[in-house]
Amino acid sequence: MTDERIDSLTSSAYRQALEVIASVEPRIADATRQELVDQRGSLKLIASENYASPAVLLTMGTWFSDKYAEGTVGHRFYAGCQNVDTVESVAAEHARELFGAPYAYAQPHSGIDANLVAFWSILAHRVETPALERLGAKNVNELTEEDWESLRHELGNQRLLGMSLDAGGHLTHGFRPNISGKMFHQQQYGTDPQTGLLDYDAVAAKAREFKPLVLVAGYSAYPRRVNFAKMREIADEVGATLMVDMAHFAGLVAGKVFTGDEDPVPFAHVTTTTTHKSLRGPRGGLVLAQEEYAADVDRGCPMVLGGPLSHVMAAKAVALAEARRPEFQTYAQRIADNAKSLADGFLSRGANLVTGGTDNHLVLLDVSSFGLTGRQAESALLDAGVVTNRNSVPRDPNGAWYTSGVRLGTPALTTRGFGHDEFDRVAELIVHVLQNTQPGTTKDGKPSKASYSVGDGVADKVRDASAEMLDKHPLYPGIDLS
Ligand code: DSN
Repeated sequence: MTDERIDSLTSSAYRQALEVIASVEPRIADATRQELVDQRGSLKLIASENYASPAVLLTMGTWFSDKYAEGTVGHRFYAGCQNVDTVESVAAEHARELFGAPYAYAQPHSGIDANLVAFWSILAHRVETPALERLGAKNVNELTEEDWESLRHELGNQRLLGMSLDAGGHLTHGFRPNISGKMFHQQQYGTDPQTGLLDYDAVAAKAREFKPLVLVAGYSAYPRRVNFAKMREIADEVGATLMVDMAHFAGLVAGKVFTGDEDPVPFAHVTTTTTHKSLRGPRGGLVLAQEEYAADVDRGCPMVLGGPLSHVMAAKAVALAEARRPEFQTYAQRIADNAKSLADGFLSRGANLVTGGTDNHLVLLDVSSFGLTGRQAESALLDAGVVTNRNSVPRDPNGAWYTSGVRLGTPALTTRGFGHDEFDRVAELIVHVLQNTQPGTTKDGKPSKASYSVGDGVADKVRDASAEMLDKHPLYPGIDLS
C-alpha cells in the first residue's frame, strides 16, 4: 500500500474514532486531540519514548481487549482463545526471529512485569524445582506445611546483584524501595568514579564476594554499550544466572547496531525488554530465554501475571514485524549516529556529559556547571517546548528527586526524521536555555533546588526555532483531526 493511502485511511480512522469517543466522553476525545497537538509541537527527547506507527496504534484499539486468555498458547483457562493463540504465536515468532532467541514470551504488560516474570522463572528454575525434586513432590501443592514454609524461606533469601540507580541502572534491578530490592538480598555495582564507565573487574570482584543467584545487566541511564560476553563470564564464574534488561536499547539490538559481544541475547540466560522504547512498538513487555529457562518463563501466568492484554500482544506482533524490515536497521543506526551528533553538539559548547559522550541512544547531561539542579533544568526546558527528564548522575549530591542531570535520547526525534544538523541545533538550543536560566531562592532566602527563572524571550525564541525543525518533520503527517 502507498504511504498516501495509509495516511488517508489512518486520518479517517482516527477522525471517526474520536467522534465516537466524543459522543460518550468529550473530554477524553479533546485530551486525545490535544495530546497529538502537544506531541507534534515539542522536541521529545525522553530517552525511553518514541512514536509507534499508525498500524501499531490502530492494532491496540480492537475487541481483542475484551478477551480473557490466561494460560499459554493452546493451553488456556478460558474457552474461545483460538484467535488470541494466533496473536500470541505470531508475536513470539517475530520476537524469536528478530532477536535470534530460542524462546519468546509476549504476555508481560510492561517492563516491570517482564522483569518479575524473569526473576520468578529464575527462582523457579534454580530454587523451586530442585527443592521439589529433593522433596519428591510434583508441585508446591503437594508439599507439607513445614516443607512449604522452608521453601518460601529459601525463595525469599536469594541474592541479586544489579547496577545501581544512580550509575544508570533501573529501579527493578535491586533498588531497595522497589519490589526487586525487597524480594532479594541485593547489592549494587556502580561505575568507575573517574571515567563513569562500567568497570568489569570491579563487577567481578563484587560478584565473587557476594555470590548472587542473579546477575542483572542493562540500564536506563547509562550512555554506553555493555560487553555482555564479559558479564556472562562473570555470571558463570560465580554460578549466577545472567539476566539482561535491554528495554532501553532493544531497538539497537533489533536493528543490528549492537552485535557480537554487545548483543545480550546469546549471552543472557533470560533477556527482558519493553516494546515501546527504541523498539518503537506498543507499551508492553517481552521476555526472551534460552531453552533451559523456557518452560519456567512460560509459567509467567499464573506465576506473576493474570490475563494477557491480547490487543497489545497483537500490536507487539505488528511492531516486531516492522522491526524485521531492512529499513528498521537504517533507523536504528540513525538513532546511534544522532546521539553522537547530540553529544558532540553539547561538548563543542562546553557542556559536561557523564562518561564524556555516548555510544548508544542517550546522553546524560550534567547541569551542575550551569548552576542548576536537574529539576530546574527540566522545567526550564519544558517552558521552551523541550521535553526531557531529570536524572541522577553518579554519586549525585542532589539525590533522586532534584538530581544534577538531564537525560536525553534520540529514538523519538529520529523517528520524525531529524538528522545530524538538527541534533546539533537541539544541543545549541538546550545550552542556550540553560545558560539563560537562573536558580531561584526559597522564602527564607536560601538557594532553591526547584524554582528558577528563564531570561526574557528565551523560551519563545527556542520554541520558534524548534517549530521550524518540527514543521519540516511532521509527526503522523497523514493524521488530520481538524
Ligand atoms: N521509565 C523508563 C525510563 O524512562 O527509562 C524505565 O522504566
